[in-house]
Amino acid sequence: MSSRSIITLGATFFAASILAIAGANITKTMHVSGNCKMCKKNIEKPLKSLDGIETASWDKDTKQLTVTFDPEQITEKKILETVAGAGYDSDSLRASDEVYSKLPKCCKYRDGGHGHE
Ligand SMILES: [Cu+2]
Repeated sequence: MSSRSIITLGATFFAASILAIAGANITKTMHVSGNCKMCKKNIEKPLKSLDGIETASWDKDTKQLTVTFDPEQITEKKILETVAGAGYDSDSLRASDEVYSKLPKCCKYRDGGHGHE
């Protein structure tokens, strides 16, 4: 192998490692209120359609939303805004009453769990 191709190879590895750092996804867990399987769908679906989100998973038992995303493409704030836009409260952002009122009865988490008839 010539010294030139060794340099080229070295430069390629260097560039690849920079790209790997720049494109690194991070995983964050946040508390999001909700009740049921339908909430899970309502919370995850709009997130998964966003650019920069690799995975989004909400657990109805722990109320924890775990999102893996590319911080170059999307911010945590935008994620929480999307969750609030779907009608769900997180620790730092509350959904508007208007959006919340449109949630199905089973998803009304604010009045102590399942909706009253
Ligand atoms: Cu629900």
